[in-house]
Parts: sequence; C-alpha cells; structure tokens
Amino acid sequence: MYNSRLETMPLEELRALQNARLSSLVKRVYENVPFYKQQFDVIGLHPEDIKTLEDIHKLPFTKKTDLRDNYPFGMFAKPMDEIRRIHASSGTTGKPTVVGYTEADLGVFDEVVARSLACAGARPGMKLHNAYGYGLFTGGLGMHGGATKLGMAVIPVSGGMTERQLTILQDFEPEVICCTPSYAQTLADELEKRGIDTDSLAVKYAVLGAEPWTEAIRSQVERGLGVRASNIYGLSEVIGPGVSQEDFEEQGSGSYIWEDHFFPEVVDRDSGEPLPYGEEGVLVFTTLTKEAFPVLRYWTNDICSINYDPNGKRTHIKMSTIKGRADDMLIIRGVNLFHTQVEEVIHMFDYLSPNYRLLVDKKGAMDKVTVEVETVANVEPENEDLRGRLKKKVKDFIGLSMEIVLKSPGSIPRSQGGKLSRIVDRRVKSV
Ligand code: DLL
Repeated sequence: MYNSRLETMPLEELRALQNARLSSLVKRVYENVPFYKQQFDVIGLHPEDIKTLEDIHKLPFTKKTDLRDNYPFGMFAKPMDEIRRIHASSGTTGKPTVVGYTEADLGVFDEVVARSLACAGARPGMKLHNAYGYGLFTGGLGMHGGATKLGMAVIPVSGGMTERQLTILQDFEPEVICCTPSYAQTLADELEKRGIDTDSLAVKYAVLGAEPWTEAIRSQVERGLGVRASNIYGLSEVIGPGVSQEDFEEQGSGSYIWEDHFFPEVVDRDSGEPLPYGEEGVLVFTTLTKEAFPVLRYWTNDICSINYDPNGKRTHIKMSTIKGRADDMLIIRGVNLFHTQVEEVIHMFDYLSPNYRLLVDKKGAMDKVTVEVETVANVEPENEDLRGRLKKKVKDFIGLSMEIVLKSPGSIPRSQGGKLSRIVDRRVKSV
C-alpha cells in the first residue's frame, strides 16, 4: 500500500476531512469562478449553506456544456501565473475541454496515480512501460508523474508504433505496463503473431483504462501478455487517470475511488436524484482539493454503481466497472444497449475472442445492430452452430435480436495506441 494512513482511514475520519474540504472548496469557487457565483446567486445559495456532505445535493450539477461555454479558461479558479500545466480532452463534437493544474494540483495528481500504481501491483524500483499517449491527453503525463513519485523508472514510450513497443517490452524488461485495454489486446496479438513467449518477458502487471472494458478483455490480455491486469479510471475534468483504481488482489470487486480528493455520487440519469449505494446511475464527482480547476458535482455521463466493500483492504468506496457513457448508449427498438453488454456475452464462448465491433444501421424505420466478432485461432468463422448459439445468447441476455457475423482472427480494426471506438454508427448516412 502506497499511503496506508490515507487509504485505510476510518470512515468517520474520512467524512470529517471531506466535510472540511468541501466547505472550503465551495467558498473558493464562489469567490473565484464567475460561473459558480452566478449559479449560486440564481438559486439564492450562499457558500455558508454548504457545511457538510449532507448539503451537497443543494449544489447544482456542472455539465460538460458549462465547460464548453466557458472555453478555454473561464472555469479556472486561479490566475494564469499560478497555472503550471494545461491539458485538454477532445470531445466528439465542438471545442475540447480545457483543464489546468497548479503546482499543488500536480502534487495531488502524482499522489493519486502513485497510489493507483501501487494498488495495481507496482512497487518502487520497478520499471513502467508507459504506453498512454503523451500530449494534451492526461494519460501519458499523468501516469508518468505518479510513477516517478512512487519511485519507479518510467519508460515514456507513448502510444502507437507497436513494433517498437514490443522491442522495449523485450529488451528493457519493464515489470509494469500501462495502456488502454484495447491497445493491450493489440500488443497481445502481436506477441502471439511473432511467437514471443510471455515467459520470456519481465512484465507482471498491466494498468488498463481510459475506455470501458470487461472480464472478456481481462482474460485475453492476462493470457496474452502474461500479466495481472487491473482497472484504472479517471477523466480530465476531475484530474486525469487515478480517480479510482482496482486492487490487483481484489479483481472484479470494483475500483477504489480516492475519496479524500474526489467525492463521488451516483444519481438517476433522468431526475438527477441521488441513488442508494449499489444502484446504477450517472457518476458525479466533486473535487475536494483541486485549486486551478475545481468542479462541483461534475456530471461525468459514465454509468456505474458505487459501494463500500467490507472485505476490501482499504476503506475508500469502490465503483463498479463503467458500463458505458450515457451519450454512447444505443437505443435500439426501445431497448438500451451498451457495447460492454455484448462483450460480456462474447465472454461466454471459448471459441470467440473479444475483438468485436457493433455496426448500427437503419433498415426502413427500424434500427439494426450487427455484431462482428472474431473467432479464436483455429476456429473457422464459417461455423453456423457457433453463430446460431451466439445469436440466441445475445437475444436471451440483452433482449435484442442482432445480426451476427463471425470473422477470422485479425480482421477487425485494432487500437493503434489510443481509445478504440467499438461502435460504428452508420445510421446518419443511410437515413
Ligand atoms: O481517459 C483519463 C485516463 C487516462 C484514465 C488513462 C485512465 C487511464 P479523458 O480523455 O478525459 O480522460 O476521458 C475520460 O474516459 O469519462 C470515461 O468515459 C472513460 N474512461 C476513463 N477510464 C475508464 C475506465 C482519461 N477505466 C472518459 N473504464 C471517462 C471505462 C473509462 N471508461
């Protein structure tokens, strides 16, 4: 454990810390960010009205559109001469979201990423193969700072150039790798193609995140790279990677949210009402300590649930894996669909690999989904029995009839280093 005092703090103590941080945060944003002052004034709210976390529901949500409306620096709570770094995340439409960090914020960033890496199995003295992209994306530099703080040697490979990644994995002998789960699949594929035995590699742990993934990909990557793979979650608006992290020895039970810095809520996606622990809804964060770019009740659009784990090593709350983003959810003939649901069904078949994509078309007035999925090596895609069984399982588990196309290994586009989109929506063109 990297910072055992903070990570195992008794809940009452954690709440007291969060309460103190929340009331100071609310004052800071009211005084320094015109957007928040105006939001408060419109509903007649005063910073003194927010004394504890019990009052947090009085605060309005902050949404991505609010950040866009204040592009690029309007949400900063500190003057530019106190800003030490700027990142941006490119949305699918419009202007990117711009975020800033003071020196203290970069310290928090390093701290939470160091905790996350340790939680994933990394230790001081190990080497980190960092295949997250360096640049405006928070992945590369974020993991870099945290690994340095933990006492690791960072290999700043960045994303892409797969051939070079393999050489470094073989020659530099990193014990830990971090990248997107889809890029880990690409690397696993390439190792197999070249006949490189994972026993010849030093790598033991993979820290995967930045896009939704399920146990199907975990099995493939763990086998293909010879690692224990754990989930890292985060978003630029809250800090970057390291908002939450799964413990490598508690796989499948959720990821610890570092709630001394990031206070989570899960709310109903339609009404915005807070939901009880364990219920699935939209994840919302309040950054308790950030100086340059604090957010109050930031609506992430990510769908998951949160709950405490009485058997966990740490006291902080855990979040389930992200099912998908509310704005990536498909509504097909009235049924809500996330691509991760299809991934889970694929995982039930030994002869299928989680290299897949969903093609969405319009056929007359109806939307139609085609699942393209690769078979594993030595299994012919012309397998009517397998195709029929997958079609039935998809219908049984998801409640939708989908077209199934089995493909040969290697025929579906792979991640070239960054986030992979598994949905190809062709409806706009075919209307
Ligand atoms: O993706 C930060 C990050 C970098 C996280 C490296 C983990 C590792 P953004 O580009 O702002 O930041 O994208 C944030 O990506 O709201 C989620 O929808 C998605 N996302 C991030 N991590 C996960 C994850 C980075 N572990 C958006 N599982 C978030 C599912 C994830 N989705």
